[in-house]
Amino acid sequence: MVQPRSCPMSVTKTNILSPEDSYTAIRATLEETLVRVNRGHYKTLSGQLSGTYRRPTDEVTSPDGYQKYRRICYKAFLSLKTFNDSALTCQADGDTLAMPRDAGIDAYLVSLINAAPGSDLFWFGLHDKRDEGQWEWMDGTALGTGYSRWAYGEPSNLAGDQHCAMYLKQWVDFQCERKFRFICQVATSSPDQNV
Ligand SMILES: [Ca+2]
Repeated sequence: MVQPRSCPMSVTKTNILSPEDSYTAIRATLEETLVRVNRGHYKTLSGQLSGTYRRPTDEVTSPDGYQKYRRICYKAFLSLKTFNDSALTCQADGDTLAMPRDAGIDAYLVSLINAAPGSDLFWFGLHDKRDEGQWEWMDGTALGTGYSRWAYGEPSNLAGDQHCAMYLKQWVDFQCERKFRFICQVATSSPDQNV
């Protein structure tokens, strides 16, 4: 059985520790371990250590807002980026733009969009940049006759220049260079196991 992993954590700039603080953090961790190992001597040990270290004031890591649905973590980013830059941002977090391959994921992503204040226009990981009309997910698999939720008349490829998919209530194709919010995904393990 695959053990579920939690959603990704990130280190924020304000939490980067100086060498001195790193040393302090490592020492604190070691000391906590020692305390656990020496439970019988806890009071003595903590008394000995109490004057010798301080805990770092900042948390070293913090959840960066991904939420898990089935085996994949998703996050709605509120910054405005082109389709490509959105995908790069997702890549930096370890994966790619969200791929709503079925109604369950699609509804989950809509719930993330609805929970976000402001604009509900969000890129997701579907495009026909390589071959007009041949829509494919970010991993190269074809949309084909699989699940989709295009708005009426979409994809329209208006002016021959709409090759990236976004949420606008339903799905529409739009100019990839325009800047919108976007949704990333980070897979935690095989989506086919223990769903
Ligand atoms: Ca369109």
